[in-house]
Amino acid sequence: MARNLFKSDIAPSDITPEAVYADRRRIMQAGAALAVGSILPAGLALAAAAPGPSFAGKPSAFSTTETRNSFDQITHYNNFYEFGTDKEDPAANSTHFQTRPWSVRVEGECMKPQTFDLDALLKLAPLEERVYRLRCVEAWSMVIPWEGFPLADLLKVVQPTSKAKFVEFTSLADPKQMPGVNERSIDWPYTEGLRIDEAMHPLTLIAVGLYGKPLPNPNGAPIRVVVPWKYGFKSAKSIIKIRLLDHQPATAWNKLVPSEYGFYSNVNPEVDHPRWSQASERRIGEILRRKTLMFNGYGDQQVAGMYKGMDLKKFY
Ligand SMILES: Nc1nc2c(c(=O)[nH]1)N[C@H]1C(S)=C(S)[C@@H](COP(=O)(O)O)O[C@H]1N2
Ligand SMILES: [Mo]
Repeated sequence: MARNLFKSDIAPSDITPEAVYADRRRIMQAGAALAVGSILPAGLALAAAAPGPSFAGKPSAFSTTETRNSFDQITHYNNFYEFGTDKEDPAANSTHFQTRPWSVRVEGECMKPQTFDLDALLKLAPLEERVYRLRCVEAWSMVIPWEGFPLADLLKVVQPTSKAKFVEFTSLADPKQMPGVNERSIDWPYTEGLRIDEAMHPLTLIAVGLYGKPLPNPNGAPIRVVVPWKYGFKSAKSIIKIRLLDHQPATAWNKLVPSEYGFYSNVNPEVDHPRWSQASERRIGEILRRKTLMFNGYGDQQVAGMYKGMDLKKFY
């Protein structure tokens, strides 16, 4: 039963068409901008309206200009098996999830292992807004405006040693708060990993928010990883530990079904999943399928070069 948890996306859209949301949002934003702009400089008006830490990061050159999925879509169509295996389960079951206090332990092959509390992490680097495509291994995708900073900025603080060749991420697994952890779907806790060059790559993000707000619970509050050229399952949610290692770590999906989920899991339209094609995908909110892009379209941003000479059919 556990072996067939991931399914390909075949059903046509069951979700409100994005166009409706997008248009409504655009009109509302235009209205708000006009109203504010006529009285105060935008910065002043925003500061007055939003006390506490701001999660609206600086726009990034790494962002796609494609139409964003709506906040509603991004927070109600999720894979977060700790809260259940249906797409609506994370939103329904995570409303009381406690994400404060929270800390992340960073240890292993580094000179300065330490535990960061959330506030320290939020001050570590200026937030950027990165609008990334997210391609799930189930052959659907979304466009999500993350707020975060490069994982490299965090790793540099602990000073990896020359023995640090891989990084392992561990998600929280709290059976009291996370009903899915009481089911034997995955060998909890959820763990994932990257090679050190992938982890240090400027596209690899620590996300702490989206759409200018703190990270919603269904998306991995309060802190998760985002690796945009890999299938979504590489991007571990609600992380509590990061370990620098001299060896390749075991990963949750690879342990469960090694023939279907490898360590690398780069988005690759030429390497099919054993049970379905990866050549195309359905953007949530759209009817027609899109062609899937090699490395999810991030290949020329110094991503393809990391795999030069590697057989990507073997290292899937
Ligand atoms: N801890 C944990 N992280 C996880 C998952 C999970 O079940 N548990 N699901 C993964 C999968 S399969 C995908 S596609 C993305 C989905 O992220 P999103 O819900 O924010 O779009 O999260 C990934 N990270
Ligand atoms: Mo996924």
